[in-house]
Amino acid sequence: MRVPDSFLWGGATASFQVEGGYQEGGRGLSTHDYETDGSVEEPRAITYRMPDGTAGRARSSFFNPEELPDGAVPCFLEDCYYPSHKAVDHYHHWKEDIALMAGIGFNVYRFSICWSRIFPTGQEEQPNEEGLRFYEEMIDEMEKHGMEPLITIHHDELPIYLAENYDGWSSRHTIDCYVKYCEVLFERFGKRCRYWLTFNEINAVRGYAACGTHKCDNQTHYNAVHNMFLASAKAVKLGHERMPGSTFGAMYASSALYPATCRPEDVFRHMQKRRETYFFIDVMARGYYPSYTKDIFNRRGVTLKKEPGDDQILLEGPLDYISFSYYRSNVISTETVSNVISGDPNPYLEMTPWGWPVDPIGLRFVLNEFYDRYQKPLFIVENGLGAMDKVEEDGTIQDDYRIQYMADHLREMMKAMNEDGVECLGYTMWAPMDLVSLSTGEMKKRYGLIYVDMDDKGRGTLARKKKKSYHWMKGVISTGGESLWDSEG
Ligand code: BGP
Repeated sequence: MRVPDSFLWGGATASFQVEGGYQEGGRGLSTHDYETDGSVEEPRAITYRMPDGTAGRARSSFFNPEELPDGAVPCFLEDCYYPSHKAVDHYHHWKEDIALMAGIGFNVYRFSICWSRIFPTGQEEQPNEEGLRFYEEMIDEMEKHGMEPLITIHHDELPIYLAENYDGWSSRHTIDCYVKYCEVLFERFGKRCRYWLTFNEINAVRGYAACGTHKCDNQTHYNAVHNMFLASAKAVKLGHERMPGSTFGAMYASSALYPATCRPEDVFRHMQKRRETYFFIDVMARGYYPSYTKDIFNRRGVTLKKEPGDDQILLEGPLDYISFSYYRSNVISTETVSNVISGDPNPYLEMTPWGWPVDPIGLRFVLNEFYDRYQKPLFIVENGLGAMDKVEEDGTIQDDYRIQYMADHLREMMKAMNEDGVECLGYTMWAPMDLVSLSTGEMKKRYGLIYVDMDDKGRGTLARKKKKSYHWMKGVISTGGESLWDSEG
């Protein structure tokens, strides 16, 4: 079994998890800059100061954030570590990182652009040339190595100025700023980039770090998301006009959802839960709110602030392809207290040390579900294993568990393509090199094929080193996936 020659193999990162250089190149501050490190036990936090000078922390875990109290202004506290400031210093290591990726045989690199590098406050008249040049040089370098860019325009962060002055995505002003930002990116990179993602994990974003909203209640959340839908549709329309042949997706955090039992109540709850997450991509892919929106908004007490003309905007900018992350599956029952990526335990599956169930067949399941549902090409833009790696005395990193995880998932992807008839454009694994974890802010939750010598507090030489999985992945790509079916896999 092989993938087609046109298949895109690559890696994916997000700016605040890799770049660092947070005060360099004219970059403005971004919402993630105020997020501390954390762990499973101690969630990350947005640090702030109240008008009376007292300091505070609001839990900022991605899927379940806390609101900032009225009057709170994000600030840096001396005793806190903020991973995005340095991240893994891709800002100074990008040449080396790209060369290493090319060594694996990647022909695509998915990265996100940091909005505040291009527009430091989000609303300048002119973009920051130094920021544009940074990404341009990266793309030049990628092209030298035969790699094309897959650009995420908005990966869970926005200029702090828009968050503080407009409550981020609560405001329609942010839509205008986003469209202007897109215009600049299209103008500069349009001829060199075929695949764009308007937003990352649209069904998982909530709260300050990802949406710039100070509140997290359902009303605020769905209004913010509605504004993101409009922004995405406008970007798609504009992109098609300005860049003939360009294609747009928006990234969806997928997990295969299974009903806990065949008890009709569990099965029905499972259907509702699926719709609660599909909702986001349904709107963006089809260009209109689905009929079941009524049920979701009723149960969640939401009245959407729609304006005349909004429906038309959505209709004019549906996505061209469906892109998603896949790490795990979830079990749903009437008792499940779950957000998009958590559910009841599944006794049939092993879990990672971070409690994520490992389920390769679930990937084949979601590929089929998406293709049935949308009949549009698919693109897996994140999949990988967060694990603790050990550098052996001889300097090697024997990450057989990562090889196993990826091999099992890739085989299921190939079955979906070859046996089930699913059209899948590519696979960008998370992540080419170790980077800061989004959910916990840790470095020890490593995803890379390339090891980065740095610990949870940013200490280390930042030296890059190839893991065993690096060489393995190179073999997979060079055989178009055929090597996955050899006895050694
Ligand atoms: C996705 C995000 C990424 C990424 C990944 C792994 O939700 O798009 O930014 O980090 O998940 O999650 P984590 O870093 O929490 O292990």
